[in-house]
Amino acid sequence: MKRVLLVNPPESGMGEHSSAPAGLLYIAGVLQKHDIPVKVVDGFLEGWKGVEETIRDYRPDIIGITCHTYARARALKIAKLAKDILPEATVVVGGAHPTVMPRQMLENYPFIDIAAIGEADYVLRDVCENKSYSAIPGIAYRENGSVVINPRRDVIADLDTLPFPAWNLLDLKRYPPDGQGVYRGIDLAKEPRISVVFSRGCVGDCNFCSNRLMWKRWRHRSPENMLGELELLNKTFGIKHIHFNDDCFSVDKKAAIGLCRGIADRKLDIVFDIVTRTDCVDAEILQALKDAGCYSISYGVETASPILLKIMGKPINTKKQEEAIKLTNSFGIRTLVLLIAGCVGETWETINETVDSMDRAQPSAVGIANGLMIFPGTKVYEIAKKNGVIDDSFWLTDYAWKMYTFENSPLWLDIFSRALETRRRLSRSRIVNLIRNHRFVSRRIGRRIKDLLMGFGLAKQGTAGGKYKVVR
Ligand code: B12
Ligand code: SF4
Repeated sequence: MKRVLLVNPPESGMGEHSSAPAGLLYIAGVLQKHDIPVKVVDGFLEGWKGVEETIRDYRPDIIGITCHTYARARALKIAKLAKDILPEATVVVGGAHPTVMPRQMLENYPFIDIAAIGEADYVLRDVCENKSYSAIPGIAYRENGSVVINPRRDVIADLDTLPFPAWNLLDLKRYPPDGQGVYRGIDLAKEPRISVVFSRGCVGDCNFCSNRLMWKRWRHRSPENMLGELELLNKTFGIKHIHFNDDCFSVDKKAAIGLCRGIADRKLDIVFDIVTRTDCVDAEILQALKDAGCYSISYGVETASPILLKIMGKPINTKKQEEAIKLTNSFGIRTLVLLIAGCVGETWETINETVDSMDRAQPSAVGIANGLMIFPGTKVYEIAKKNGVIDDSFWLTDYAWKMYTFENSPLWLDIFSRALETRRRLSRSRIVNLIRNHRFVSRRIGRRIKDLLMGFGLAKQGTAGGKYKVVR
């Protein structure tokens, strides 16, 4: 029987914040159900040394590695290491990056055997069952020196058919809490926070996001099925702090309320936070969330400029956004509003619109992405390519991502993000903005010089830039 090792690369989270790798645990759940021996090593917990030692000790036949675009250099390093240690093993990468760039990966990295495309819970089971590669949907591989890309798998329409993620394979208590305060007697700063998935996909199609490429369409599990997993996490593994990894938790109002009522009815000793869109909440859902123990909702607002929302492909009404935030606050649920400083078409005026909107809505906290990241496969990527800002060869470098700086320079993006952070309106005069923010600007220039040196290989690349900075 083939043995599988699944690897989450080290440094794939944001410093101290990472969750147990749900995607890998789903895959492991499927393998366990088919009695295929499987182990998961999370580089976030074990570091580079731990990952290498596990490869050497476990000596798997198949090594599966998660590879998102920003973490691809780390995934490639592990793929190469695995092939060097075990030349006979099959090395498989999956996740957002191979989903979009399978050909480039296979053409350039001989140590990768298979790139899994999209929702890939069953791919490794098929490989372990020795199916011919040509008969496995949703993979790309090499045949006689050329890359073959098979048709995609159908989406998993009924998510209840999936086994639960293999939570037994990781020590869940080692994951960081990533929270603040005590809620319903649960210390959010102490209890490990574990991420679960109620739905896959999103109803939106924002032009900077790769959601549709991965998940195609929004689907949810039945409340009963989700409750079974929550009960397992709570009662068997002692987990009390839950994060729903869904991109848009509450699209189906009935299902969301059903799940919340189930949590309350079963008296699960958990508290949780969710991510959703402002057009997917109302008083009834918020009441149910509150009753079930939801302490925070993150809203991907991005901008409060109606023109930019239209450009970004997010046709949400700004007034509705503000109402949803205020309504959430009124239920005593914290609101974390995620903003992007530097959307396509951003100007000092659109930043001021967002500053004004945040002043009216008064979220508990804002998380600001300092610049719009360009990810392959998105519409923003096509715009950037057309303008000569980027081309496919960028993804062969070690840079984690590229910012959309076609319209606004990195320095200007810094000033935009500073304005959102401090909720201070910008002046129409650039000089005035520079003078007002001179200390901040000089610090940022220092960082930009480091970025430049990095470009010449004279400084080490960090994960700086683009990360959400949360301001309470
Ligand atoms: C949780 C999460 C995080 C967490 C933790 C990640 C972790 N280490 O676990 C945190 C908060 C740290 C994070 C940070 C970021 N994230 Co994030 N994150 C997510 C999120 C919301 C959920 C991941 C998840 O659990 N999904 C559910 C599971 C079931 O899906 P999955 O992991 O993708 O796995 C499936 C497939 O991908 C595939 N698969 C995955 N791995 C493998 C391996 C093998 C061998 C195979 C066969 C298949 C396979 O099969 C799985 C089952 O179908 C996703 C969005 C999403 N809904 O997926 C974004 C997402 C992965 N993140 C994204 C981004 C952009 C970021 C940030 C850059 C955001 C930012 N503005 O800062 C940062 C980067 C952090 C850094 N390193 O510096 C993008 C990646 C886009 C891309 N092209 O790579 C995503 C896709 C969101 C999006 N739609 O844009 N993130
Ligand atoms: S709402 Fe969020 S997850 Fe959905 S498409 Fe837009 S950015 Fe992506």
